[in-house]
Amino acid sequence: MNKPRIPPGQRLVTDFPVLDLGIQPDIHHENWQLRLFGLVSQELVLDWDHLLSLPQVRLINDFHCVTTWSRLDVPWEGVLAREVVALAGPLPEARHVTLHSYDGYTTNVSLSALLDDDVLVAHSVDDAPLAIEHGGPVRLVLPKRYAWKSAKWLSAIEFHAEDRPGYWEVRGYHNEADPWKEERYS
Ligand SMILES: Nc1nc2c(c(=O)[nH]1)N[C@H]1C(S)=C(S)[C@@H](COP(=O)(O)O)O[C@H]1N2
Ligand SMILES: [Mo]
Repeated sequence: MNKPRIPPGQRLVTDFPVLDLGIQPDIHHENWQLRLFGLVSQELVLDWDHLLSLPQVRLINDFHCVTTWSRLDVPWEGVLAREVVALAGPLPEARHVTLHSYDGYTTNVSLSALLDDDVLVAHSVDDAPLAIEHGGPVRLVLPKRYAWKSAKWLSAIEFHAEDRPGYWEVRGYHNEADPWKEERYS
């Protein structure tokens, strides 16, 4: 049986709504850096040229926001999160990550979810560089979770042993955020 395309309680949109805390950081590819730190064998700071030197992929997937809009077939480009993570080499104790953003936002996910084969450190969408309102120059895209886990203006990935709820997770959003299970609020 084919799975429906729209998860329960969601509606299709054809535009691309913008949702964030209303703080647009002054970050461009010239001053963007991604720091990998915490329980890793090699802490490191990656810049724009380094990101572009890694294998580039284009992935098409669906984007589901907990406020009930879904956009289907969004074409993203970037580097697989697992490629970026491999550069730092998480220690065996590292089970969870915090994604940090330049606007002060954070969100948490298990390391295994971050290493899924559809998770991107993205710099382009719709065949154009990511606009600042959509998290440019670089954001995370985690298609199997509600969109609040897809951190815009990504600044750091922190690895730790225990789970640490992020901005919305401490405010009552569900820790797992699987749209197919309607894990909206906890
Ligand atoms: N840094 C940061 N990332 C963020 C947010 C935010 O406020 N700050 N909002 C999240 C929420 S709630 C959603 S729905 C998506 C929206 O992404 P979009 O604005 O590109 O549609 O970004 C997520 N990533
Ligand atoms: Mo959201």
